[in-house]
Amino acid sequence: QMTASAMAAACTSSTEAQSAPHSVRIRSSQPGHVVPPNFVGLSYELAQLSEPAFFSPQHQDLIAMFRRLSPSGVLRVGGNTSEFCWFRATPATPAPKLHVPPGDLAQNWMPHRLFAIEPAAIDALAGFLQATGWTAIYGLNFGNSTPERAAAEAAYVHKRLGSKLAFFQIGNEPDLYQKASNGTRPPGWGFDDYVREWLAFADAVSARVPQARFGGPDTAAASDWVIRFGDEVAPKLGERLVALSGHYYAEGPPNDPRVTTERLLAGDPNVEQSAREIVRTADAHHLIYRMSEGNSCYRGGKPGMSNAFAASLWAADYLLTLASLGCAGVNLHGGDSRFLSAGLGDHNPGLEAAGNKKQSAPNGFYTPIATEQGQPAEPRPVFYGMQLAQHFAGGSMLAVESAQDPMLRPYAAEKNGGITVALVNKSSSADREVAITVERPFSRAGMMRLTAPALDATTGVEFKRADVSTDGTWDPRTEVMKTRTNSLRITVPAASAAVLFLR
Ligand code: BDP
Repeated sequence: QMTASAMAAACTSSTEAQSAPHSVRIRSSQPGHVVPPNFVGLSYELAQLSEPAFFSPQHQDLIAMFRRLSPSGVLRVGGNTSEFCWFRATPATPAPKLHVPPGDLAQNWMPHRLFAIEPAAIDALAGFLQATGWTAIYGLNFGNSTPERAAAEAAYVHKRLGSKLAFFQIGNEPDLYQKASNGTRPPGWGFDDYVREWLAFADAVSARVPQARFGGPDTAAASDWVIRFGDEVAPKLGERLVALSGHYYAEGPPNDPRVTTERLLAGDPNVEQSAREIVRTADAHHLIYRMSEGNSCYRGGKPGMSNAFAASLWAADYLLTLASLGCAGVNLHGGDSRFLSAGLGDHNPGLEAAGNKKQSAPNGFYTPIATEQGQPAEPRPVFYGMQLAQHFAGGSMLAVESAQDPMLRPYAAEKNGGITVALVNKSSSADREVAITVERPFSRAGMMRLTAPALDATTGVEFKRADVSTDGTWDPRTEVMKTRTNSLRITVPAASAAVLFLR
């Protein structure tokens, strides 16, 4: 076994061989955006509620996973299946008319079957939210529904969820209604039609539930729809509108050869640009902006990437980027594979007969929490990246100055009187030595590291404490060296991340 000093010597010689350390200066006197305590969230298909036992106070292992991620997160239920769910208020309530698009259903990723949601599922959801400490965003059907149906469902949801209901959404990804042809709107239908119909739904809900709050437009990709929605709908709704929302999938579809881990980790400049624009609009109308659904790759994710350690690093970096830009929260999508678009073939005899089984099990590669039938809920790699970002919830992001390096991503926040720093090294091969300087002295540091055997590892991901100092003595085995009263050096190995807690 190596002694501490031998190990320190080994570390020193390996870092000495490198060029000058990457400098990160934390402007602790320049607090930026506040990261709300409920920043971290999850998104699930609304069809998950067709099985009332899923989000229920009895689902103890799932409750434990939610609590492990955040004591106060946001669960959003919606997605493609929300356009196919209907509220069966009583056994006599008739099903809505299901629009089936013309043409080849095999080219179409919508479920094309209805899912009934019983009142018992809403009752169970209320208990689940009580048990987790989370709130919910509830997505109402806008595709195969009517304002009257939406109002009846909203009234029951509001009555049962009470203060656990953050807000309603109406419809999923309306900007794709034409392109993904869910078959519910005529050709040529566009943004103006959308706003008119959306307002009719919102007004019908408000007539039944005057306290109802709304977010939207929950678009797939079009940030211009988000901005137009804010500008046009906020003045009409007044305080009834509380959030702008939109989705983000970094890549897709999974069978496109351009969808790679390298491209995922290289980052996407559009994220920053569109978040800035949306936050500006949200601020102008006193709304929050929430990225209400997304993940590494649409259509259920790509195996070897979405279910691997690469997705942990992507999630940590992506969530902290949005936090630093003033986004109020992020809901990464997942859930039981049978309800995700990749798995719906298994659930849909019509599509199966048409030879469109889409992807065989196991599906839902991007899910943060695995809940396959009969198995206990367990964290998947993306979960650990979200856990890292959760350490910034409740803090205020700080300005960070560092050399331009797209693969080494530094973040800092003022939190609980200390400074939390995250360094995400997305490089697959280059270790980084980082010199961190803060504008004020610190004497203690705690540290956590996010590691795994390899970028494509689907098991062995760890996010755990690797403490630096408890009493001002610095342990060289952690590869952290205090260099001055207000600075330290840390090695962040290739494909890993570290969080430091300085005080
Ligand atoms: C989004 C949908 C969601 C799907 C997801 C996917 O809103 O329902 O599960 O794509 O394709 O566009 O993975």
